[in-house]
Amino acid sequence: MTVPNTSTPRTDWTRDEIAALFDLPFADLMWQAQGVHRAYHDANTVQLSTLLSIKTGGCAEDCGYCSQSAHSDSGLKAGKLMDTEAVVAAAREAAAGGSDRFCMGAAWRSPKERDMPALLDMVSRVKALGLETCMTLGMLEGDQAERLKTAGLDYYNHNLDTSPEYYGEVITTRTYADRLDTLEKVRAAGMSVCCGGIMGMGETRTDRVGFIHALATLPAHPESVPINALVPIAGTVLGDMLKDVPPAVDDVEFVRTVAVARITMPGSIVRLSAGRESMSQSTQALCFLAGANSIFTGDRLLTTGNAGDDADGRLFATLGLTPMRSAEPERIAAE
Ligand code: SAM
Ligand code: DTB
Ligand code: SF4
Repeated sequence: MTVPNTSTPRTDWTRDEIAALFDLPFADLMWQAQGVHRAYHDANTVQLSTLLSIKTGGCAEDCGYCSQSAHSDSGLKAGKLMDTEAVVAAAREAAAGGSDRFCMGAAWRSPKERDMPALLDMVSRVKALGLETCMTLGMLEGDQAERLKTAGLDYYNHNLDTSPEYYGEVITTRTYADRLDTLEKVRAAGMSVCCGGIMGMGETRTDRVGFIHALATLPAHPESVPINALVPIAGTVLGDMLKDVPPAVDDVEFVRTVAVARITMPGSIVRLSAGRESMSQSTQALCFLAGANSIFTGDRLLTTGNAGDDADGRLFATLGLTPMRSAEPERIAAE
């Protein structure tokens, strides 16, 4: 039985404090992370989300990791916004497979007004299936956040990706401040925030400290914090730059990042996101021990592969993990 913890998580972390956590001996860091994890969450349940790319490729932004950027040479063709019926069918399948959150991603700088009616319709129809709804559509402008919220959107995913200092090495077409502005709009509209980043883009430990600091000092912690390991994709700036060099972030450093996210944002759901397909069971197990408690299910992310239900079934059985019910964090907090 999880002991309820009602203390308000700190949002005044300093970079020195975060760096000191990263510097702890591994066993001490893991011990602390497990303690925090067990005070706020059931340590044996994992939240299940499913992703669908509802509009793929041809994106105007130049994110150096992304196959969907029109600036990349990934060979991905630009598609149109999916038909609502097909989106709802995929959501129904995700629900039948045991997922409880459906995340719809679009390769846009920001949604166009002409697409809003279809997006709002998708949100309300997916919500009607009993799923939590999430979208990631780029920057939100004007009253788009309020309209999505009114249609039933529970979460909006918008990542800071890395530290403010390293950000300009990865993306030049929109700023860190632009991203913070969208996060503010999502909050103001009353939606839950899903915000995290990518490890292994050539950033330093100091950048990982700066990245966690940026998240953990937001006015309120994101409810979901996706920690992605870079999936190197041929034709993208980072995929090509890093293909012949040893991994920029080793497994232990990745696990450390998850643990520091857990300690600094104790009430958040930390998602072990992209990169699981090439991660060993043991590294994933360490991530769960470090406080990760969410994954993407199924065999596709947006444009790349994911571990898949068979592998995840074996992983959960081996580790004695069970799916989290969506109301779990609130239920624990209220007990
Ligand atoms: N276009 C929207 C946006 O960027 O806000 C939504 C989709 S975008 C693909 C969502 C996030 O996926 C990115 O912010 C990034 O953190 C992550 N991502 C994209 N490509 C990735 C890759 N190759 N490896 C790991 N994470 C990736
Ligand atoms: C997030 O942080 N990771 C997800 C989700 N938010 C939208 C996306 C991962 C994409 C991995 C690369 C691909 O499949 O294109
Ligand atoms: Fe576009 Fe999002 Fe890919 Fe950046 S991460 S290029 S905004 S789809």
